[in-house]
Amino acid sequence: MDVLITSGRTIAQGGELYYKDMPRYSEETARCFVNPFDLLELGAAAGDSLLLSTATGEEVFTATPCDDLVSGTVFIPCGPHANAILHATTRGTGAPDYKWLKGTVTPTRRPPRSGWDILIEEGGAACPPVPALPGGEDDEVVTVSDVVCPLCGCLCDDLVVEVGDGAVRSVDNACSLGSEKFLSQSRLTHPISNDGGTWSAIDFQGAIRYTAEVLADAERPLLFGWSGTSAEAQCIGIHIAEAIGGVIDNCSSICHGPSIMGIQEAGHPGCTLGTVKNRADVVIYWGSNPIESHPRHLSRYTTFVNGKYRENGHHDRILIVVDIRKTDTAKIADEFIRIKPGGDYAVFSALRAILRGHADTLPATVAGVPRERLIWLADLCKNTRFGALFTGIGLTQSRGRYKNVRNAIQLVDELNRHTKFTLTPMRGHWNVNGTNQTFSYLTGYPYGVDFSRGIPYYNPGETTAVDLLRRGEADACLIIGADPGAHFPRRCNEHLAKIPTIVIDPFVSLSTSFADLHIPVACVGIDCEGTGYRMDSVPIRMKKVLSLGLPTDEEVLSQILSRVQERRQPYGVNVQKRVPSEAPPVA
Ligand SMILES: Nc1nc2c(c(=O)[nH]1)N[C@H]1C(S)=C(S)[C@@H](COP(=O)(O)OP(=O)(O)OC[C@H]3O[C@@H](n4cnc5c(=O)[nH]c(N)nc54)[C@H](O)[C@@H]3O)O[C@H]1N2
Ligand SMILES: Nc1nc2c(c(=O)[nH]1)N[C@H]1C(S)=C(S)[C@@H](COP(=O)(O)OP(=O)(O)OC[C@H]3O[C@@H](n4cnc5c(=O)[nH]c(N)nc54)[C@H](O)[C@@H]3O)O[C@H]1N2
Ligand code: SF4
Ligand SMILES: [Mo]
Repeated sequence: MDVLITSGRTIAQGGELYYKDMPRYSEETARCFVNPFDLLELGAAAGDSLLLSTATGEEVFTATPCDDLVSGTVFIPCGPHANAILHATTRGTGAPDYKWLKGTVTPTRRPPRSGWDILIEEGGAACPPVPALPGGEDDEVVTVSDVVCPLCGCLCDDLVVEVGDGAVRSVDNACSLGSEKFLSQSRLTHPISNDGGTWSAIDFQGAIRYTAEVLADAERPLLFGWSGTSAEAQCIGIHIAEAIGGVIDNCSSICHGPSIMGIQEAGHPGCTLGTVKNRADVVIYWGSNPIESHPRHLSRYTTFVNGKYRENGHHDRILIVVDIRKTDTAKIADEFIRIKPGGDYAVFSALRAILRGHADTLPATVAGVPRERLIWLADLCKNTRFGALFTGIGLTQSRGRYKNVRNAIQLVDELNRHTKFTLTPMRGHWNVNGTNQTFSYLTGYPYGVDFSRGIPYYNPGETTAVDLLRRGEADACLIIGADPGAHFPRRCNEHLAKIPTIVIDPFVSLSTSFADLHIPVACVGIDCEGTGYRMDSVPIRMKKVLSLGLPTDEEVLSQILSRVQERRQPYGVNVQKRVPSEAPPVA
């Protein structure tokens, strides 16, 4: 059967993000959600194996019936299974077609593989042994309040964490995603190096020396990740990139980078989440499914919370969801508008036309949405007191990409001629917004910054991580606060497996599979402090709730920076040595 394959978040996949060494993570990322009638037509039932094939490859998934999807579309969680069949073309944006992939689905008797098996096939190593954490000296239990959650861009700052015997015992107020990160024990306690498939322990000084040598000696080093670490660590990373004439990129290039490109073209009509809480009477989630991706967003900031001028919480607000699936967020919305995949640009244009008084020029339906529904939506937005539009990666990773976001901003601009309306991208990781802040104020560019010319140069689609790896251009890679092993397309991972790769991460990740060296560190927000930027750009200081005696990202990076500077001093910035990158691909 021919299908459109779209991938994204589920609450279960998110709850397993910090258990990637365990089979339960792979079980969740190997799901394939299918319309029950399609499943019937395939002659398969829940739990059966389905083979998904694309031009890139094939992978086995577990059939999971799901009414949310229209016939002919399947949904798979983001993770190693999805990325095994995904191509690495980014159409000049840095982000592959995570939401838009044509393929076929057929029943099979083969069981799904684990994520680690996929990575071994791509050239990686097996999962290293995960040691028991050291534990504390006494069993006194301490309760820490007002703890900030280091998981998603909501940065909830009302958690209550109980700590005892050197580990987190319980977490109150957090959603399941946040709690699972605090409770995870899938951590490393000393650096490990990979000698031909066997892992051996090395000391921190040796690990730092090796990392500095690899980075300083590389022709085209790539430093990728950063959204899982503090703003302070990000700044040191940028200095390393400058010292070695490398490329530094962060997770936004595969995520909301296209939102930033839209903002660069059209501006950002933003506001804080506090303003939304106090004032918004119309809240729209467009291509975003916060019930599974930002579980407390509605209850803390937008819908179910009372505000200064919205004293009756959700009774004073209208919630609208625009998506290609009837998501869990859509199910609790006052109105759900189902749109055809990739139809967003046309719908934004139609709404703008209606607001300008040209409703009569529209066809009967636009991207599957009846004209009357669009006229109703335009009227609702025009007559609201304060509207808040939240945009997800359903816009940035589908056809149209940054132009979708640009058109959404222009719609908001149009609405601001009638009322007050704002737009906020639903930033993913707790500090991915911080990467754009620190990169912008130190280099002038938000992500994908190339120092090979001795000055910062930025061109999404050329200087972004997926593109550099797809072209086989990077000859060494530092991964910190990200997991390309789980989240980059197959072709990028196959290249990572060939080049010296160093991972700095408190937890075992699938990228560990490609690492020559994995340096464990303290986790920001759990065992060390640091600054994070919430999705509305409010900086928040992350708390430390326990001590495991591990060095922080900042400490490890500072030492790498000093060593790199010593090593490269005689040569200065080796500008002439560098190979200029290929011309940007034409989209
Ligand atoms: N559980 C969990 N939560 C997470 C994460 C996680 O891995 N797991 N990761 C975090 C990160 S990095 C991010 S960026 C955020 C992302 O959070 P979201 O933006 O909510 O992410 P997705 O679920 O990938 O995609 C959102 C929606 O886009 C819809 N969509 C697909 N194609 C189209 C289209 O053409 N048009 C429209 N309008 N919609 C479309 C999908 O059906 C999906 O419901 O989540 C963060 N939170
Ligand atoms: N098929 C498909 N693929 C996708 C997507 C999709 O929708 N579909 N979405 C894409 C998107 S939007 C994104 S953002 C990426 C996901 O982006 P990734 O960055 O790959 O997401 P995570 O797996 O959450 O990785 C975060 C890493 O940071 C580490 N970390 C946590 N705390 C700290 C810390 O204090 N210090 C350090 N050094 N590390 C820390 C964690 O252990 C983890 O390994 O996936 C992309 N891939
Ligand atoms: S909504 Fe996000 S920040 Fe808040 S507790 Fe859940 S994962 Fe943490
Ligand atoms: Mo993301």
